Amino acid sequence: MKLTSLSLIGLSVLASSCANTVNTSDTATSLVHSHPVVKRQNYIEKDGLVVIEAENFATQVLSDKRRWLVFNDSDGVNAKGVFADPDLPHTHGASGNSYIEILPDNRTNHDEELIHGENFSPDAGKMAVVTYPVYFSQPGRYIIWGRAFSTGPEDNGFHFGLDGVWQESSQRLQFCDGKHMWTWSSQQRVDSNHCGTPKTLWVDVVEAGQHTLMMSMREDGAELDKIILSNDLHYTPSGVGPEETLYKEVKLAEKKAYIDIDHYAYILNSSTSFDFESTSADRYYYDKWRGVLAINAGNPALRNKFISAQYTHNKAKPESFKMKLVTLTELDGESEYRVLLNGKLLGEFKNPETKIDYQEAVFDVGMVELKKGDVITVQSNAVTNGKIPEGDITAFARGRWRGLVLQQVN
Ligand SMILES: [Ca+2]
Ligand SMILES: [Ca+2]
Ligand SMILES: [Ca+2]
Ligand SMILES: [Ca+2]
Repeated sequence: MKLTSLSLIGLSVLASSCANTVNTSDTATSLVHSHPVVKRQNYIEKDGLVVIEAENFATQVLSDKRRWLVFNDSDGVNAKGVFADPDLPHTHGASGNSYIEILPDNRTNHDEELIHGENFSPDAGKMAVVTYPVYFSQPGRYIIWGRAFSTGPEDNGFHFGLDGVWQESSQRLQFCDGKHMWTWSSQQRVDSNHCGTPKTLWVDVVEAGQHTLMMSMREDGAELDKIILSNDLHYTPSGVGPEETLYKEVKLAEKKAYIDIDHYAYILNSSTSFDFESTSADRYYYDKWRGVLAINAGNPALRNKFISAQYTHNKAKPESFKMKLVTLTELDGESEYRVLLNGKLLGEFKNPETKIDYQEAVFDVGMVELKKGDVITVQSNAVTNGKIPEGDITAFARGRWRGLVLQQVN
């Protein structure tokens, strides 16, 4: 993600101090160091594996003295930063050409003073806590793997935790081998073995569901590229590791009916709220392809006459509504519609001419007050406009309508 003007807005301190020189390259570098552009992601466990780019953390807190900063090659961070930092960026070889480093780093070797709560945090969860949301479908024990770049003895430790708990089993991920290169480790530092042994760092996921993985500072200057959780004891990552296991959203179903209706109290579907079968032989059929009532104009006896369907209101409390009739336009003709309340005509409507078959048309019936037992009748007719030849005659529109919409008055 490129540095955008949006990310500049949040930079009150730097933006004010650099207000006159905001477009210089030095300033751009400073901005990236100080206020990284973070891609927030939702992770899932997939076949027992969770793969996370460390730089895609969701939140960071307790970061007043030390802070995880995102280094990103595409943002051109290749100069020494504005914070104490003895080593150059290591984006080359990092997964996604990006990683996080905890800065400032003012303890590079044993000769520099060790200050608890500043350049060293022996207790997990006390400094620079970042989080990653993960959905697990399989509970169980997950080995924690980290991919880090260490250049000395005082930049090679990390703490992990889950759901607000920094359990002993996930503290002190340690990197001894593989200095000056991106290296995977799952080794827990213990008093009896400072380098630890492989696959000794883990979290227990007690229940399937949404969880929060946490990572916090142990030593300043530490750099983390990627995190893997695996429930397979035989698994060992190599290279940059697999791709991130991200939750990918699929497209939601868009509405196909009542398209122009954006609010309503009740929808009275023609086919489900109305009685259309118990009337005489002159009755509607259900056009299941379009989900509407229609008149079988193939039967000459049903052409050019009004067919009816009834709805009986059954709500105890009388209430006023704005009423709308939703019909379908047709190429073959402009059907007419009537809406009646207890036999009294409320409105008459005619479909407009159309170039597209079966588009919804919405007619305003007006205000109605409905009480229990009221009967609403909708009528329509099958007509031809003489434009579409069909055999010896022209095709008939079928008086299709989708339903009535009742909207709250206020
Ligand atoms: Ca550095
Ligand atoms: Ca350090
Ligand atoms: Ca470093
Ligand atoms: Ca990375």
